[in-house]
Amino acid sequence: MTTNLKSREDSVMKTPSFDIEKIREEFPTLHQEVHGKPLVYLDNAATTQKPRAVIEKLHHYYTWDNANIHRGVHTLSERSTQEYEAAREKIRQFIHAKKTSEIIFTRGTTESINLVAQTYGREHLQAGDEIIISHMEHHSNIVPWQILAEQSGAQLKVVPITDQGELDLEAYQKLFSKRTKLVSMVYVSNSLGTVNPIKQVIEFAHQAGVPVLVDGAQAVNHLSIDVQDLDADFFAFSGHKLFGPTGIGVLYGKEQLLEKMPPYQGGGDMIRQVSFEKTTYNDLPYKFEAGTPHIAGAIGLGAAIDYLQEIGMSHLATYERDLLDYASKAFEQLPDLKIIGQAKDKTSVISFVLKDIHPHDIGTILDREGVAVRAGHHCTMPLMQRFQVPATVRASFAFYNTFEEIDKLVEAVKKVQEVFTS
Ligand code: C6P
Repeated sequence: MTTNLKSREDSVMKTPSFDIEKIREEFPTLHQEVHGKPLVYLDNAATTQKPRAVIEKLHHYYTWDNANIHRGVHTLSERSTQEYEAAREKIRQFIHAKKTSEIIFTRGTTESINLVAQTYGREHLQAGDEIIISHMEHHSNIVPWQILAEQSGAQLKVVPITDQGELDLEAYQKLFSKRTKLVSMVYVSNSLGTVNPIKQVIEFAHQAGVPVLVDGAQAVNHLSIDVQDLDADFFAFSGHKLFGPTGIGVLYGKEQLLEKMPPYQGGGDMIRQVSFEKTTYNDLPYKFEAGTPHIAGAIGLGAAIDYLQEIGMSHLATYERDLLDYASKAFEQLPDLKIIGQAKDKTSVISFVLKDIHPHDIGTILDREGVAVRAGHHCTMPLMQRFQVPATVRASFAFYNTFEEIDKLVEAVKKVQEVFTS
């Protein structure tokens, strides 16, 4: 195993501009002990750690530039506005959107989806209309549609998934009817790691004249995103899963759709003219950004994107694929361990159950070994029901993880097995 580890890391380190030791140096959080053991952070699907570039950007912003945006004529406000809008442009480039007016800052994926449900959804859906989602959605891509369904009388249609954890594309196509008004689908499953054939999903929906919202929360940090190539109508993601701050996220929407949507919230910055008789709204994207936004968050997210682009998304993806292969092979050797989610196309996530040992007990023992994983339903209760498990243990890897850390995870899981069999 050790020889294997060395050769793998050697080959990765030969990749230009990908030096794992140098990368790890950029993430201060990784360099600490937990319960007297070096931290092995494998909960990246929940949130990612922040590189120094992001931390320093936030520090710099609050030290020098802090001011409200779009309002003041003074220098700090101008600097703050300029940085905030520069971040929007970085995001536009990162996801290959046509215009910055299509990039709306939100609190995160959850708010982005709720925004579409309560604006586009309330405007376009009526009693009897149908919304297609899948069985592997995060609660954030289920509950907003259920709320909309209650308000409008629309119904949810759910695409089944296979035992491997893949989308049943044939069943998806059969779900369409004349009443289908929207598809809202996860690109990468947070619980299984499955990468859905989202381009095909969108193509098929468009043939039926139906727009598609893509939940890209777990996709942006693993895959290169091109919203124009995907032809996504809406694309939602969170900054904190992309090595940026919490509390900031993005909704991308095609301009022609956003233009016709009513505002989500009312308040400052989203208006053009207000009187007691009539209020007119601001242009895109500000129409959807009521109130003082998370200015520092947006700027920090811009710094995260700069950092990622310096390394290169394709290098990250290759390395993470190697980590996943390595971990999957090691896990297959462990007796009584069942991996939930064996899709052919997966990101670096391994969800597993271990006989009848409760995932929370496993998570607690792993924590004692310094290994941070998530144990629970991962906000995908219907998916847990589909696989007839109450919960799973989920190890999710980022590009700053190492093969040696996977060895530590495997050793820690063996320890769990020892504890429960002795
Ligand atoms: N998943 C996880 O541990 P927010 O909370 O708005 O940043 O993201 C919500 C969300 C939406 N869709 C998917 C596919 C997600 O994975 C998440 C967040 C975390 O899996 C926290 S529950």
